[in-house]
Amino acid sequence: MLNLTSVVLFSGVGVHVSVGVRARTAATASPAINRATPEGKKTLRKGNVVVTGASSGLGLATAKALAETGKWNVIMACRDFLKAEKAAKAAGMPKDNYTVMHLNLASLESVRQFVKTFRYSGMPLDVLVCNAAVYLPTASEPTYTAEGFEMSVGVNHLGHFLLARELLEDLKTSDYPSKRLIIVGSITGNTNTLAGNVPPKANLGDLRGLAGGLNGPNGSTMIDGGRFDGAKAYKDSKVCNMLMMQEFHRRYHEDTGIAFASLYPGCIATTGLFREHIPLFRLLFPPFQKYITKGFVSEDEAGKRLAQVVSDPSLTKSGVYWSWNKHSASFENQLSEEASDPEKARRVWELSEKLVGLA
Ligand code: LMG
Ligand code: NDP
Ligand code: PMR
Repeated sequence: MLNLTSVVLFSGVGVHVSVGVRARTAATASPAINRATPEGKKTLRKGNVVVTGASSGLGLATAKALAETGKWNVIMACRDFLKAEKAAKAAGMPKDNYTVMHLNLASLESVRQFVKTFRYSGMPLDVLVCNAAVYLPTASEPTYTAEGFEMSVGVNHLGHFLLARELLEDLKTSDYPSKRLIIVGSITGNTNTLAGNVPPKANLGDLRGLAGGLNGPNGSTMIDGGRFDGAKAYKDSKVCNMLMMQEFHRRYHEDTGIAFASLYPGCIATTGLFREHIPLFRLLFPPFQKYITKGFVSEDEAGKRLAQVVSDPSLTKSGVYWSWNKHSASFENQLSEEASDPEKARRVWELSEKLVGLA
């Protein structure tokens, strides 16, 4: 392993962090499948997987599960560089198997900078996991990303949309045999489930708020043009995530062979996602999910599930929303009517392209 390059990363909020990005000669110089062993056996080089929001919760557990196999170099794309580095160490991740890079999804400039930094490292990209998210259920007023989009949809959907569109080019050029682009979804955005019927329900309406840029006093901050509601904005953002996975599939799967997938990993009731919720909720939510809905999964188990979607040879089907049954076996789940509407997917794609400067 060589320390070839040292680059300066610029954070979206103006903090400058200097880090060494370890360029992996093995990853850049050799083909994905190598036939050069003495026995003439085929060997596969280490895969490079970018995981956004890998500094806690599901992202960290997934990064750990992948790093521990020794088959992956996990690029932990995080807004808080030091937190990610500490979390990786505390989780005992082998340090040759991960690289931390700065990414703040609340700034499109930071997304573009991340793409540049990643390319500069010389690593091929084999799998992208769009995992990071914010959930702001108690906010009475909206907050905004650097470009002025309501925060939940801005980070969870628009930031990831630009990232995925840019990195699709890198995925295309990788020679890895099983390339994947995964966008984490959720049950709560799917109104064909009980959990998806707990108010406020996801609903993108006619997309008039998205068309208006989700920004503020005269326009609406909500995709459907309604009044700001943090819990609804999160669920709407998850619908966008699931719609975009399918739209990627329709537009690019056949030509590129990349597998596009989404998933509901189970209710990981202990993660940082609920940090903004009231203390009583944070106290009661885990036992409620464990003993009443029985939908609870540990961070470890959820991380193994997402790691399967990244690397399991049996989960290569594209356009699928994966879920797991009570025996922890994966299955192709059904999305709600709205979350599987191809016309809505196309319109969300086109409006989002305009907002992130791709069209
Ligand atoms: C909102 O409140 C918050 O206002 C918002 O800020 C945000 O947090 C949002 O979704 C997130 O939630 C939702 C609130 C109102 O729900 C509650 O949290 C109230 C809890 C009351 C407890 C009820 C009794 C449960 C007993 C458990 C006791 C243990 C305590 C655990 C508490 C932890 C809390 C999680 O929601 C309501 O209005 C209440 C009614 C919700 C019922 C929804 C179910 C409707 C089902 C409709 C059927 C649809 C059929 C679909 C088909 C499905 C097929 C499978
Ligand atoms: P966590 O809050 O633990 O993790 C979210 C991650 O996203 C953190 O690493 C956080 O960084 C990062 N993040 C937040 N904002 C930004 C930003 N602006 N730029 C870059 N990174 C950011 O929550 P979970 O692990 O629970 O959530 C992970 C995914 O799982 C989400 O997509 C969520 O929707 C999904 N999910 C979660 C479920 C659950 O029950 N918990 C159920 C279904 C789906 P930092 O550490 O700096 O805060
Ligand atoms: Mg929900 C029946 C099963 C079930 C499941 C699997 C979840 C998952 N929830 C279920 C049921 C219920 N929840 C019921 C019956 C209620 C009313 C008491 C309920 C309430 C509830 C609240 C208030 N649930 C919540 C909240 C949240 O704030 C969480 C949320 O909506 O975040 C957007 C949440 C969740 N429930 C889940 C899951 C997975 C979440 C959170 C994470 C997410 O969707 O990403």
